[in-house]
Amino acid sequence: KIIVIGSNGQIGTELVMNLRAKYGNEQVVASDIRPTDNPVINAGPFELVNVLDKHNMFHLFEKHQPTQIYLLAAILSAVGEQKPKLAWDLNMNGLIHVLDLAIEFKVAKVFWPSSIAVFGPHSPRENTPQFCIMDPNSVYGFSKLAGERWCEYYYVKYGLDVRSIRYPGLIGWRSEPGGGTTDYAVDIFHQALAHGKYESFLSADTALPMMYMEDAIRATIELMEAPSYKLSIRSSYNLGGISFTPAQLSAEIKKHLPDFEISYADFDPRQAIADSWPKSIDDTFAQNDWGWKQKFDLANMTADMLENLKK
Ligand code: VAH
Repeated sequence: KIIVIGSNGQIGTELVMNLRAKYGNEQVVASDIRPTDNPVINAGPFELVNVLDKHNMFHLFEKHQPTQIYLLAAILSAVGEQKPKLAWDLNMNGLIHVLDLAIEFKVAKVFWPSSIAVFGPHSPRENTPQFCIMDPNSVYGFSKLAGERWCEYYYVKYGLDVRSIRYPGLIGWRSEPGGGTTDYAVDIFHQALAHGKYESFLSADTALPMMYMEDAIRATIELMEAPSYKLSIRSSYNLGGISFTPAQLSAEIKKHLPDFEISYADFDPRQAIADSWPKSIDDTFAQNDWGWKQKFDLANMTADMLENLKK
């Protein structure tokens, strides 16, 4: 059995769909802190879970005897700044509970998402390498950096096969993002179609690494299927994605919706978070270790998003 913890979130929803298509509905247990009416999630087994409740998690593992765990439950960057202690507690202790239970139940593989948020103001801003100075100044960012250290520690010390990706900002049409700084790049599509305009909370020239959800999910499954001996990184793999600014995304949308207008908010706390992150990422290690090859660029991502959201 595979258990996806945090199944109702932006990544979790798509992971559950793809893993069930691959392994069968009954083999993939979706789980989250509250139920959902999303038919994608309710197409197969669902369990309520609270990652901060170790007993609750123990019974989930005991009942389903998982061979793989995907832990997606987390508090993201923007909400993390509003609730710093909860973000640290949930992001850190949720991970440690899963790592401990994975050892206890001899889980074969664990996936845990990191983020480009692990980089900070003194990290190189362009083509940020796999190894460099990392001084993240968001609670979310340093909880992900510490989480990477825990993942590598459990691999080295206990041989736990835990694998991770530093996701860029993710853009998809099947699920909503929750509380991130990159969420503008999803919202803009909904607003463009519904109202023909969008007010961006990030400035026009804020370049960030982004990735289409199809690529992100495929990368996740390809990493999890790669032979263990090929993986030289047990903290978390850089993944490059597509770097663009709100202005560039707006121009691409206007190719499809000529009347679309973007405007920019005067101030938003998420700007400071975005300004501390890289503009672009180098993912040579993912390419060399497990043959990562990205498929979507800004043009075909925009076309695919609009086509699917119009339906
Ligand atoms: C966030 N979507 O904005 C997440 C992600 C790189 C960004 O970690 O917090």
